[in-house]
Order: sequence, then C-alpha cells, then structure tokens
Amino acid sequence: MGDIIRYEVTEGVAVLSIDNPPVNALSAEVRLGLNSALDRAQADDSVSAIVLTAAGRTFPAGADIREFGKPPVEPHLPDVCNAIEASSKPVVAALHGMALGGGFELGLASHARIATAQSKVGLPEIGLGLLPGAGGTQRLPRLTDVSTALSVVLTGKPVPASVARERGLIDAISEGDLIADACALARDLAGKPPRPTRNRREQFSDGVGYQKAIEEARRVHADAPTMAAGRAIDCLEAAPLLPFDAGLALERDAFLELRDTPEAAALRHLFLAERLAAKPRSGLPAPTDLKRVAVLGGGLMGVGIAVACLARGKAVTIIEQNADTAAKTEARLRSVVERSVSRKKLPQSMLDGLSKHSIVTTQFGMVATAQLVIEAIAEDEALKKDVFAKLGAATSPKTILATNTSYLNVDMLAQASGRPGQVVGLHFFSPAEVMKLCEVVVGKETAPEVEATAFAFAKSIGKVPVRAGVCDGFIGNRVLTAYRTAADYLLEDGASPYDIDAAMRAYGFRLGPYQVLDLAGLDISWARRKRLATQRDPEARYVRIGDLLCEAGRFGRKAGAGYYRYNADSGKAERDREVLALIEKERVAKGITTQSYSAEIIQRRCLIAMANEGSKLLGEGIARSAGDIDVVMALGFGFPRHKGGPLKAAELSGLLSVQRDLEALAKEDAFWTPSQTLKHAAINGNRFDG
Ligand code: T1G
Repeated sequence: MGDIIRYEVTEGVAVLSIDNPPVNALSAEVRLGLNSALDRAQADDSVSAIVLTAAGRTFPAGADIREFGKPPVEPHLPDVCNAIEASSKPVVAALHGMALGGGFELGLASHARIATAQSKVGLPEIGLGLLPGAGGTQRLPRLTDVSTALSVVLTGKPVPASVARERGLIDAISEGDLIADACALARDLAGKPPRPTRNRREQFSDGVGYQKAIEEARRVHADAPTMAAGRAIDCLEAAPLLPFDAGLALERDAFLELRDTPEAAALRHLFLAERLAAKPRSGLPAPTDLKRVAVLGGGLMGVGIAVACLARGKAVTIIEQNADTAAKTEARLRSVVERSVSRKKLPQSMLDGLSKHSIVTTQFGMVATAQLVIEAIAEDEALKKDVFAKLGAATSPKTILATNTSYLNVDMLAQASGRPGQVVGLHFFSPAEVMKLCEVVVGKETAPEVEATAFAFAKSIGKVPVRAGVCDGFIGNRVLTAYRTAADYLLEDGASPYDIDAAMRAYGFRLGPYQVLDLAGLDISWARRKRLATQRDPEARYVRIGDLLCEAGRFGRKAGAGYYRYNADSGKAERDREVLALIEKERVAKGITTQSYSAEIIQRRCLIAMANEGSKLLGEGIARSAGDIDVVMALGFGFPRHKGGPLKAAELSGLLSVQRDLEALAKEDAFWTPSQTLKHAAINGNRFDG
C-alpha cells in the first residue's frame, strides 16, 4: 500500500487515510491502495468498522484530472466505490476541506458521512464537461431530494456542510475531533445491519414529482454548452427507474462518452492552464507580502481594484484629484461594496468596516505609505508619464509602481518613473472586483523580485495572473484586435454585422463582436485607431466602417445608435438599415465584390485570426504558452470555455497541426483564410520562460 494509504486500527476501527498531496486526487495508485486497504480491513478480525479519511488540507477533491485523456487504469473509481458499499463492515467517510467529484462519490458509497463544519461537498464534473462517473448520479438522489440532486450535479457548486447536513448529503457534522467522531459513528454502525446507499429508495416515493423536476431541469438546461447536462439529467432520471447496477452502467457509458468529447478536453485544458499560468517564472526570488496598497484614480476601474484588494484584507488608500472627485469616489466605493454584499460576494462586515480599511483622499503624498501603488487614471500617455515621474519622486525605492494601462508602453512609463526596476503592469479587467484575469506586464527592466511579488499579489487578491511582455495590447487586446479585424474584413466583404454577431453567439460567445463594440463605445476603439494611425502600414487593408459610424455620431448604445439602433423605449438593440446602407456604400466605393458567408466560415475566419495572433505572441515571447493565451481569452474576453480558448479550439478543430516551428509562424504576417490552415501549432507546453 505504501504510504499513499495509511492503515491504522484504533479500538476496532480501521482508519484508512489517503495521503496524495496537494488535494488527494484519486490517482490509479490511490485507487489501488484503497482497494488493498479495504480487503485488508475485511480480513482483519480486530476490525469491526472502517473510517475513510485523508491527510492534508482536504478529503479527495476528485479523480485525478491529469489522468483523463490517457487510457483508463484499473481499478476504476466506480469499482472502488462499489467495494466500499459492499463492505461487510460499515464504512464511515470523514470529510474535511473540499470533498468534491470522485472524492464525494467515495463518501456517497460509504455507509455514513461526517464532515467538519467548514468543509464543503460537491460534484463539479459539469464544469469539466463531464458528469459524476463513480456512482454519483445514482447514489446522490437516493440520499437527498431530486431538486437538490439536480442542483448539485448541474451547477457543480460546492455545498457547505451545514446545508449538506440539512439536505441529507451528509449524516453529521463534527464540531471537534473529526476522526474520533467518525470512529464513534463507525462503532455505532458496527452493531447494526449495513444500509448500502444502493438499497435506499425513500427519496423515490413521489414518482410524479421526481419526473416533473427532471423535465423542468431538461427545459432549463436545453441550451447548455455541452452534452454533459443532458446526459447527467438522463442518469438522474434513470435512478428510480432502473435497477441500481443498470443505472451505474448507464452512467458509466455516459461518462466515457463525455470524457472523449472536445468540450471535455477544452475544459480540462483551461482548468490546468489557469493553474499553470498563475505560476511565476522559475528562478524568481521569493515575493514580498503586500499589505498596504494605494490606488491612483477612483473611477470605475480604480474602485474595482480597491474593492478586490479590500476583499482580501489589504489596507487601501484611493487618491483622487480634488474634493469633488474624491466624494464621487467614496460614493462609488460604497455602492460597489453594497452591491457585492447584496450579491453575497462579500460579507456584511466588509461594508461595516469600510472606513476602517480604506481611505479616499486628495493627498498625493499618501502614496508614500503604500508598498504598492496601482495607477488607474485615464488612458492618456502624457498624463501617465507625468504621474509616474511624480510617483518615482514621492515613494520609497522599495515601493512597487504598477500601471493598469490597457495599451500604453509599460517600458515608457517605467523610464518616466526614474525607477524602472520597480515598475510593472497590472492590467485588470472591468469590473475589477469580479473579473479574475490580471495580465502581469513585465517590462524589460522590471526587477525579478517585482515580477514575483506582482504574481503573488494578484493571486492574493483572488486573480489569475498571466505574464505578458510589453507590446501594444499585451495578450488579450492583441488577440481581440485580430478578432475584430477578421470580423471587419468579413463585414466589408459581404457579411452583415448582425450575421457576424449571430455566428459568434452560435459559436459560444455571449455577445458578438459588434454587440460588444456598441456596449463598450465605438469612440474608444476609434481613439486608439487614430492614436496608431501614423504607425499603420499604408499597404495594409484598413476598414473604415467603424470610423464612419463614429463620424456620424453613432458611438454605440450610449449614443442610442452604433452598429445597432437602440429602441428609445425598450433600449433593445435593433438591426439598422442605415448601417447596412453605409456599409454597402463603402463596399461600392472600394469596388468590393461582395460574397455571402455561412456562420461556419465566419466562425473559422475569426478563430483562425485569433489563433494566428496567439501564435505570433508566442513567437515574440510576449506570451509564455498557448495555455496562457487561452486563459486570457477565456477569463477576460468571453471566449467560450467549452471551446478551450483560441489556440486549443484551433487545435481541436483541426486548424492547427502539432508542429512547433513557432518562429516560422510568428514571421508569417499573412492573414489566414479558411482555405489555408495554420501549419504550425503553439500547443501547451511551449513555455517561454525567457
Ligand atoms: N486532479 C488533479 N490535480 C488537481 C485536482 C484534480 N481533481 N484538483 C486540483 N488539482 C491540483 C491543481 O492542478 C493544483 O496543482 C493543485 O491541485 C491545487 O489546486 C469520477 C470524473 C480542490 C477547490 O473538478 O476545484 O472526480 O498547480 O490551485 O485554489 O466523478 O483544486 O499545485 O500543480 O485549484 O485551493 C472533479 C477540481 C474531478 C475539483 C482547491 N473535481 N479542483 O482549490 O487549489 S473529475 C474537481 C478544484 C471527477 C469523478 C469525476 C480545486 C480545489 P498545482 P488549486 P485551490
């Protein structure tokens, strides 16, 4: 058994403890060890009951995600669960931490479950494009009501122990020594006939109500992004109708089918890529723990950043220009915190203690009290350069100076500060108190300890940091620009903005590119195009349609018209003949022979453009890996998670072949058309730690 499963007998109870850090994932070795330990306990005459527990911070958090996509190795988890349930001696699961997925399924197969008050249980497989594949869909509805079972499986959200107790997911909560309480429960069960979960049917007494709940769930999840929801509902529906083993077989077939879908591969990719992205480069010094943060600029972004910091225990000073703007910032700060508290994203104590942990001031000199200053003022180059010069003079040499700029050159701001080694980009996304992505933009002179601290700080406030090199737009906005350019070419060549938006929504985006532009304001991207006009390659194709709309005052939703017209009463976006006429006039002026484009071609064009730009980012060393780019696009730009991000999606859809001559691709400036496939691949593992 080795030490991955510890076996200790205490007063007739065999305590089996899994020890597979960091989360006791149920790898093949763990499953094998569990089977052996269960056999040993059955044969051990000194044992009358069994407790299943785990070392470290959590009971198993699930099957080992890293094993998926590889040939399955016996014993399979469902078999281990069946062995637990079939044990002649009662098995009690002692749950702590996050008992999730296959880990919770071990618990469901046990004869009783006891948990610490702080623990949570859940079946998050849906978030991986899967369903519980070790008996969860058959045992869970035998322990709790069908609505709870459907919610646990279809939302994937963890359930706090107190609620789990109320709903029958666990039998007891230990307020003291979990193992001792679990052993006491096990001894109590030892004297009674075992009640395997598979034989319990008390939750199936109301067949009509059960079926109604199933049908309602089917209706609600009809448009789910993957097949997993539908197949999970099928399995839950079967639980009261089929013999238990037939239900298990149905679940197993569904699980194996889902495990091999591209959506499951995509979701697994993002799960692992997000964790990989958040790891700083190897060889960096230990980070400094930052507690005191100053935010320069109390606008929507600055307040969002401040709330993200306050929510994780930082002391925050927000510096505004004058009393009037400071008052507005204070009101904005309170309103954002109130909204977060009302949405249960923040505790009430955060609102009650707001004035204790945050200061809004007009005194620029307060930056001297901070370990980190985050500049979140208007995206104006001259203004930011001036501010960085002032920051360099007003702060200590150890203070880290971060800019939240979306586009401007971090190296330029670093030089302006006079202390380039202390300057780094922390590019948050609005609303910053909610969005998890933070691009950590590392300048050519950013000190290694500053980079390490920036990564640690971003994680400490609940963000996923992704390293980016300095270029116009870093990672996300570079790929977004490529996406929008591809869409504009399609627009000018014959597709309508409405068809392009519809195609990209069908692909999985919540909004199409033109809907997003209208919401963000067309004037913002217009200002950037004008800023970059002198740098633009005169030979490169340029689509003026966005400029023409802005020249006509059509700045988007805020102006009542952009690519769409917004109904004055309902605010609803409507197709606009005027826009179509403007586009047609531009096509004629350019002598373009229009073509029609299917939704699939629109999707492929946009995907190829994003993947192509991603590969260039890799070739330039701006992004460290394909996974990093996918994480940025999924977390910050709404790229559908079940597609895995632009590079993973291009790989899964066969648009990329697995070659690694990235340099060759990076040099290709050609705009790819659907007939040309990207000959190279920037596939995971191609990390650039340079
Ligand atoms: N398998 C392998 N590694 C895992 C893992 C897993 N299930 N869960 C986490 N890790 C690694 C993770 O990659 C990271 O590694 C480290 O643990 C810390 O994770 C049959 C089929 C438990 C809430 O979906 O939700 O069971 O980067 O950074 O923020 O029905 O991890 O250190 O090398 O996320 O404290 C179902 C996934 C699987 C749960 C902890 N289970 N994990 O969060 O740490 S499918 C899940 C989580 C399944 C069965 C089915 C979280 C966490 P590294 P972390 P955290």
